[in-house]
Amino acid sequence: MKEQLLAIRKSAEEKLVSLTSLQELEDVRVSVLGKKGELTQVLRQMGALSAEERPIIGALANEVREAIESALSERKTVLLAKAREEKLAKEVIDVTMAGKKPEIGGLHPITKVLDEVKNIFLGMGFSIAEGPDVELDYYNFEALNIPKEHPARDTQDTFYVSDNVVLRTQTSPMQIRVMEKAKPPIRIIAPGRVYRSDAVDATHSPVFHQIEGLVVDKGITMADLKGTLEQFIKSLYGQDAKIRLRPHHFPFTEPSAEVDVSCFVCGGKGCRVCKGEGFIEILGAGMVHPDVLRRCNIDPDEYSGFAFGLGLERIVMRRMNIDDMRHLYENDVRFLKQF
Ligand code: 2U9
Repeated sequence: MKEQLLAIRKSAEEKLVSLTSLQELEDVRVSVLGKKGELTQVLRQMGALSAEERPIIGALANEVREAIESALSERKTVLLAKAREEKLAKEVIDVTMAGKKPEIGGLHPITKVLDEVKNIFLGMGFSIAEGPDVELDYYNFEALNIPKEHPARDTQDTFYVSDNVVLRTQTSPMQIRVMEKAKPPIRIIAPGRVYRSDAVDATHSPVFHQIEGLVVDKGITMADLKGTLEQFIKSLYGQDAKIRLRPHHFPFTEPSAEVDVSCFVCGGKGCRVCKGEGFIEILGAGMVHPDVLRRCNIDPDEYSGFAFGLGLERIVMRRMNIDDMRHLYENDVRFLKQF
């Protein structure tokens, strides 16, 4: 039996030297020390030994077991270290390799100019009012002195969802909604998308952006209108910019005016950009019509107000020297990258 035990140890130690994986190591452990393992089989025969032999063989068996266990554990440590090294070598990252450069986006030119205009008016104490693109005919037309048969329905032809529901042609319905709810003083701008049934060309789009403003309080006059717009234009185009008001007609304001700004190319002398005029039309404005105020339960004998409106695309196109409005909607990155 002694020889058997020593042979088991020798064979186990030899196997341990040649094996290369943790799985093989486990196989060796089971085949030697497991329930049906070589050593266990030998120990089962101990009962047949004499009383003198038993303690001697028992001690040797323990010695052999301990020797094999410690050899297994040693070998396991070596194999684990080897496996770890191999894993690290396989997963190594070359930190010097060139990476993928992420494309950094930017704000759309319309958003940029819109933010600029918003900030100017916020700085003058205005709040921003935003509302639905799909509007009741009443808010878009009737409340603004444009009844069903009014000729302005032609120039502001829109998309009808139903007889009484339209895509708004201006952001003015928002101001009506504010006036119905809030008591003066009111100082708001209403920016947003508006819709008209226009054919697409270099200067027209069925969807575009407007910013309208409204101020209502006691004692508001045309002088407040002019002063506010002058301040706005100087903030947008520089302190040298001048404005000029020309009489005009809008159904919702009385009196009404078109507002020109001195040409930002020639400064007013006359050039190709302003077609020799020295001025360029930039917005429309006027004193809110008393009937419009009355419809919102604001007494025109107590309160007065001014309103103005501008088309954002035209400002963006002049500012960024863009000659065709369609570029602004096509989202061609080669175009957008320039701004
Ligand atoms: C209320 C009362 C009056 C808003 C105004 C204009 C003049 C104007 C155009 C400029 C070019 C629209 O973008 S555009 O096509 N707008 O000329 N808008 S006064 O007047 C209002 C608004 C709301 C309750």
